[in-house]
Amino acid sequence: MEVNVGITCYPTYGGSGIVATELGLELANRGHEVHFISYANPIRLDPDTPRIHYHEVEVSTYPLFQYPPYSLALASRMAEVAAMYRLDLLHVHYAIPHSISALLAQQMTRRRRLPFITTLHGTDITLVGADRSYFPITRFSIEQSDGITAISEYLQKKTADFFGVKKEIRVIKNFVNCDIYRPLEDRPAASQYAPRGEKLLIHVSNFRPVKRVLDCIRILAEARRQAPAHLLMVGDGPERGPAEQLARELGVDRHVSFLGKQNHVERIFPLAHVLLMPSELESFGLAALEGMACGVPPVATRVGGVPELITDGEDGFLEAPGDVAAQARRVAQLLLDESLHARVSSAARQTAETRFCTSKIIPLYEDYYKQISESV
Ligand code: GMT
Repeated sequence: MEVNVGITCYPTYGGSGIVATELGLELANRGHEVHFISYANPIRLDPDTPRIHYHEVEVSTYPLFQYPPYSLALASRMAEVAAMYRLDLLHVHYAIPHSISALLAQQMTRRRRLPFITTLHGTDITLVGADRSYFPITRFSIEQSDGITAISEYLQKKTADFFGVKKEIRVIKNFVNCDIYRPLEDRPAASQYAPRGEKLLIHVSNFRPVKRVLDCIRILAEARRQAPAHLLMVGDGPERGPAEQLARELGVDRHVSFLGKQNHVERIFPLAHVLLMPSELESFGLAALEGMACGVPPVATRVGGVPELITDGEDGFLEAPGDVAAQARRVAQLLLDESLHARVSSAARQTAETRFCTSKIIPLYEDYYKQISESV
């Protein structure tokens, strides 16, 4: 069954927007019509792709509005697009505020009931949703959703426990396109980032405090005592300035490149030897999965849903958050021991291919769409 789906996400850099965009592209590839409804074109989306449509939400402002009411403008646009293109369902990524907008759009839609699915990504539950001012409406919007998915078992359980949600929360894990994200035949010995052949470490995130970005700099400084290494910091956000400052203080600023936001991380990942993900919390850890698909062993933290992705000692390493010394030791081991690196790199790629590749995960969304459409 081909569906006509409206997808809403944050169009900026961030895991939930990336998952939503990649899902839309994969669905369009499989013959479904996909309508993105958001305030900007999602970063990884080429709107010229066949069967992909983009509908901008315009939020007009007025002196009276200290906070322009985006959720309402979004709900209006969702209802409009649903009516005009006869959408079968809405699928929103990140509960706040998309889920409430979808609920309003559903109520505004006069023809048969327009079902909506909410996919929970992590901070919408663990940080923002837990905030006192958002807690009741987040719980309400989740309960009102016709379908709910979570990107890990950890997040499923957390949502059920924390919000007391009794409805089924279907776990559909994040995925990666293993044809696009893949290792290089030969990782070059030197590159523009490491002309003297230093091995490259990589960190990719939105540089928020939850990512413990400063730990990346500390890990580099520590690991460099044992092996020459250069760190690529991809992304941007509030912790970038402090990270640049710390690199100067620790005397490693020449050994770190801050690349900012990048549109084609699949071209950068395969150059790296080790991926750093020292997060305080991750409900899944999409950046680690993308790196693993490119054969880059992750050194990450044992938090949230990360152990559902990385098996410690097999396809990566897990240490306690904040334990810089332990993470740096793992990095140095991977840089110095070529056979260990080769084993973990190939296991990482294998994990991505066998458990998280699009061909395994996208059909789970298609089945769920069918189930939810038929249930209303
Ligand atoms: O933390 C981020 O990178 C942003 C955030 C988001 O919603 O954009 O990421 C969450 O969703 C990603 C995609 O499903 C997950 O891979 C991340 O683990 C999750 N972040 C946290 O739980 C902190």
